[in-house]
Amino acid sequence: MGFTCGLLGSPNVGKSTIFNALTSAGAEVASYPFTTVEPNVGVVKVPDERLQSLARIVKPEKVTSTTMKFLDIAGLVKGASKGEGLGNQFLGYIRDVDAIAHIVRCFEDTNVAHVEGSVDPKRDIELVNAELVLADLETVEKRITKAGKLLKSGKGEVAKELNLSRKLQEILAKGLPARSLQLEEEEQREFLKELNLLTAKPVLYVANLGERDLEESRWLTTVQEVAQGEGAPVVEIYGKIEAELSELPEEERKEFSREMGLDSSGLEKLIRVGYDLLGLISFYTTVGCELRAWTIKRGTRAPQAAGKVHTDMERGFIRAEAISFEDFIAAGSESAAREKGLMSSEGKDYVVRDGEVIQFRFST
Ligand SMILES: Nc1nc2c(ncn2[C@@H]2O[C@H](COP(=O)(O)OP(=O)(O)OP(=O)(O)O)[C@@H](O)[C@H]2O)c(=O)[nH]1
Ligand SMILES: [Mg+2]
Repeated sequence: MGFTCGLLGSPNVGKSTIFNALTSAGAEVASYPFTTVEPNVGVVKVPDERLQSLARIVKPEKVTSTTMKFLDIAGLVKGASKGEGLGNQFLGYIRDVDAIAHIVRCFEDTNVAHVEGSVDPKRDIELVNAELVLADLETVEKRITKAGKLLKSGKGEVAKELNLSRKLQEILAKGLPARSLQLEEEEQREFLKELNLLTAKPVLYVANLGERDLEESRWLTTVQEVAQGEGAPVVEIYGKIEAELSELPEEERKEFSREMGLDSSGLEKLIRVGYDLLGLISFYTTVGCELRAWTIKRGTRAPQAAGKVHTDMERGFIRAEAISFEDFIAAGSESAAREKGLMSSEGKDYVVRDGEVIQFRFST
């Protein structure tokens, strides 16, 4: 699995439209708010040009891409924490995602109602972020109450937990996201991870641009400015156009995209930015007749990368034989790369690099 990504935002901004563009899953889309009640879940293959290039050389029987999961949930309105709209309970569905894609409406269309009465990305972003902060505040306060009780009864080591929860409460009460708290100790980072706060998750903004914005969108600049202030990346997606294109056969889709000047799909852009945001890289294996792509965190050492493929490979790890993607392509085959001395034999401290083709040697 590459990563899991939760799509959220105000109602009727095009979350399900973008979900469909990304996954071709055919989720319900309508011009009124609160169309989505139950979440939509879709798993897609990560488009990977390097994997395709390797496949042309290796000619394996089977090519397996890495995948990623998208979750599309209900729209979040002002006052959701107090039960407005559909409330905020549904946010629980995206508690476990690796990253949040905050979808922002930039398209103008009088046929599509806006819950706040007008298109205004900055206001929408602030409203949604305020609700995320409130949902987190609820989580943290529950934790404080629970830890307080345990402390009184003398059960468990909760003093540290309580301390950090109070710090988080202070930050959230100021309207700031939990990710703005710098944590020095590993133990604290672990606790924060366990809390699964929404505002602690990495976020990227998706500007949902309209048909007319193919030339220029004044709202895109607004989204970029807000995102820049938070140090978050922005992905531009033409939601409706791409959702329509995703229903076409591949060749036609490519042709239309080219005609419209869309050089890469929303999925490709979102994955590229998401990998970057989460510090993810890919490596490749050829085992038997299968060529396969894997996703790991940048900085992962060879035994742990092997563990992704099979736990036995990590346990019995002996060495990794690695060829860079470029060398593999230039040599034309694994054996040619080996003969030219382009394969390096690496030990357990080796940090895997992006794009490498790796053979793991292990004992069982
Ligand atoms: N013109 C135009 N309309 C769009 C675009 N993206 C979405 N829409 C329309 O906006 C309406 C809402 O789209 P949805 O995808 O259902 O929005 P949502 O955010 O999932 O809405 P809820 O689930 O109700 O919160 C639909 O009528 C879409 O066709 C776009 O880029 N341009
Ligand atoms: Mg929807």
